[in-house]
Amino acid sequence: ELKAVVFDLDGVLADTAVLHRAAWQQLAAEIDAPLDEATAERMKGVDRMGSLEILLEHAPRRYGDAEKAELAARKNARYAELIEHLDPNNLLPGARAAVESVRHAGLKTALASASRNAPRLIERLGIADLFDYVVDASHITHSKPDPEIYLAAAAGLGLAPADCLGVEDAAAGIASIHAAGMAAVGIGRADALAEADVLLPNIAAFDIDRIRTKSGPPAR
Ligand code: G16
Ligand code: MG
Repeated sequence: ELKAVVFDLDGVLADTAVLHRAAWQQLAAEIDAPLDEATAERMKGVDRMGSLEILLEHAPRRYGDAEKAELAARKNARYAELIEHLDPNNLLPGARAAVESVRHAGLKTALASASRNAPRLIERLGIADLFDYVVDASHITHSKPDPEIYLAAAAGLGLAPADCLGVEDAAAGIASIHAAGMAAVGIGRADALAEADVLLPNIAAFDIDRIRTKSGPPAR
């Protein structure tokens, strides 16, 4: 029985994916690492160091651990600066309504963002009060596609994963949801999200009543 919906943040509720991309793009240029569309897509939903490792696959030289830490910190300083300019207008259209509709339907809500900046982000976006539980990304050791973050969300809500539905914009996130034993709603394009159980073009198309009646309880 569906009892909760667990939302990803970047790319689902807020268009911060473009800000992550911009910050990575600047770093990529500084270290002469090419960052094409396919590589950028793979970095989505993956934690900071994991994203850096993907970027460095095409770097012209190898980096040691201390250097990697510096590169990641440099990217994050820029990203942190960018999100200070955000306000509730930077929520994607329909994002607040989607989360509220879940609450009105009597279900619980959680946020499962791999971002260590998520607490600050939801404060800037004015949505911190909409979630029964927010996974603290700093307590997660295995990045999406590992199930850890979605399992932590279900545990935080006090629910079985099978009673939860996950909503994601990245392939790594869909894989994480499925590995946790939840059904997955994909937000975005079919080519990137082929594994999703339900595919929607954007969060504005999210209709909890439709999902409940059409697909019933999570099939997995
Ligand atoms: C987000 C983004 C990823 C980013 C990650 C870590 O995950 O999609 O691109 O690398 O957070 O962010 P930070 O460097 O701020 O800790 P999600 O799960 O919200 O999509
Ligand atoms: Mg995402």
